[in-house]
Amino acid sequence: VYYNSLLVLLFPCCHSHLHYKLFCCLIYAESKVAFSVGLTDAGTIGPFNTEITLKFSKVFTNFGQAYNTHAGVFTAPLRGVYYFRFTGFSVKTNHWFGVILYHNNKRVSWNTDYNDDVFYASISNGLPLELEKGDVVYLVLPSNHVKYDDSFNRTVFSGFLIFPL
Ligand SMILES: [Ca+2]
Repeated sequence: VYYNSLLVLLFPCCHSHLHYKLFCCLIYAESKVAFSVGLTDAGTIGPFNTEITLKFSKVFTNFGQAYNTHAGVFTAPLRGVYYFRFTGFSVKTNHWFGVILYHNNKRVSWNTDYNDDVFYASISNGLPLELEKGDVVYLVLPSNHVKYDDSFNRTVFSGFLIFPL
């Protein structure tokens, strides 16, 4: 009874029909999507002469298993608005560093800087994106750029579902 009341509270459409209830339960279960991952403990990655997809290997959270560490790709399990955030870090002076955020094959934002500081430099960005079910989002290291991470988790990528559509 408590569960039903909760369901009606969360989803007013749920009170009338069993199918609605099942549908809403499904949406509710699917909507638990949140991930946060760190790049590596191995130090500097790059520079390479082509773009590469960054495979974040350190998993902090991965509700819904939507982030695939082997491919380095987040896949939307349902249509909705998602929020993504990322940071980038460099210890390599006189080198470009940073990432490109991709939505499917489209570049969404280019986030780079030239490390002309004495030691460290960093970038960060975050934005909501409207995704269809099955759309992918990932971070790419541009050619001739570097990126750095270590056990302090200086380079992280995270995202979560704000609301389904
Ligand atoms: Ca700079």
